[in-house]
Amino acid sequence: MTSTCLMNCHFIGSIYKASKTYLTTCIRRCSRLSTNGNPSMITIQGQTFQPDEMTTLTPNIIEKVGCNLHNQQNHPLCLIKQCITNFFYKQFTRLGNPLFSVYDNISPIVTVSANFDSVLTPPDHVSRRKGDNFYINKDYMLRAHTSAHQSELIKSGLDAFLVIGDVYRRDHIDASHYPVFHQMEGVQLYSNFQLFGEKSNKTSLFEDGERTVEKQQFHTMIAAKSLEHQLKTTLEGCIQELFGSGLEIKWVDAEFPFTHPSWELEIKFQGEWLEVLGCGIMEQEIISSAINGQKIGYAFGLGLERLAMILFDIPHIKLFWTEDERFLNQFKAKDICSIKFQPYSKYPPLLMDISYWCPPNYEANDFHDLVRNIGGDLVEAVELIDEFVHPKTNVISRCNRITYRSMDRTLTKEEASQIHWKIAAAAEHLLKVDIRKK
Ligand code: FA5
Ligand code: MG
Repeated sequence: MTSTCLMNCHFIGSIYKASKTYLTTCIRRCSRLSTNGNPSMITIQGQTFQPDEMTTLTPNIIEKVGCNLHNQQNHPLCLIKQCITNFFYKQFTRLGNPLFSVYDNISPIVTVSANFDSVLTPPDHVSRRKGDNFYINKDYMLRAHTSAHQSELIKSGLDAFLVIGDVYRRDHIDASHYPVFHQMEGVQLYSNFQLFGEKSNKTSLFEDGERTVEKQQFHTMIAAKSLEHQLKTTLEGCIQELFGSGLEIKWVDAEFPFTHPSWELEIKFQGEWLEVLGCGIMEQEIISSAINGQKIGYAFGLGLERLAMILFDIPHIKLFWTEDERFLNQFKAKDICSIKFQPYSKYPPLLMDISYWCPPNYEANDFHDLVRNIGGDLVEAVELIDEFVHPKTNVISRCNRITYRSMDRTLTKEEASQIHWKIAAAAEHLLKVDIRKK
């Protein structure tokens, strides 16, 4: 076991101990969470797991499992889900019926193998890092993307489907990143005839060629380019359906273990480029290990919060979790395209800094989790504003600026200071940082 593992294990253990009251409150509030009378076990939605050295799950994250915001009527995530699925229903039909099957209720508890191996993620790939994922234990995790379901659904015989669900990542904290967010996965497979129609007797999908930046070794250039065109025009059509044509967008080359070539789409929002989706031509190995037929396909994963933020003018991602009627009531209009969120909180943010020396193997996402556990949604952002290495001891010093703000009420300086003080104390105790200044 590495010392990082030890540190995380200790961290999680302590978080569980330290937040016993918090956990009990959660259990009362949320029947789906319980420790099953045995605090060393984790029970999520009726399933019980033995934590181990890979566990990174925290109580405030377990509390979110089963909330299914994307299935709550009139929630902005549900509205955007409906808009996009309607677009696919309209766009693709077979004999008058929608071509795409839609799944919006698949459990986010998946095997580590489904999340990574089934989509060809190598054992040493960065996306598997303990610091970036919510592992339940070494075999199970909360899915980090809806791509975790691609392979099983293709194996079940589907060749066009959408999967909408909550996904979980230990990420940094700001207006467009949240540890629980929602994705829509899309997969469409094509036979030669489905891609080329009448011309298919003169074309071929496969060849024994070379892998280049433009295509996989198994695909003919014409098949790869046609599929790329089909994928990009479909997604651009979807974006146009949502936002009209006045939006600035750009395609950026990307890399995913499960697609090649791959791209991301960015949209200009509040003066900045915001990445809203990843996509690409599916690695042939995923398709051929799932079905016998001669098909190729594309896949994409949309970030629903970011699309909803652009569509409805929602300034911060944490607002999706508020239960404040002043937020939720704004999404009850009939014509959803006309909805523009009117901010109801004009309260100024409170900024507080914390500087500390890091222990060896310090993980920034441990600090982010800790801040969220203690500050909850009163924390709007955590920025790294300074970092340096001590010239003699080689110890790293970091200074984080934490932005506190409530969307629902005035947050006093005393209240924010108390949270800030608790964060400093917990960081010292649990993460073994040496506080320099708070
Ligand atoms: C993926 O998750 C891939 N599985 C997408 C994919 C599917 C690619 C199929 C190819 C084929 P990525 O990590 O880039 O890729 O996330 C996809 C989208 O989710 C991003 O474009 C962004 O819109 C959203 N997203 C990612 N991280 C966060 C976060 N922390 N908070 C909110 N939204 C996020
Ligand atoms: Mg990305």
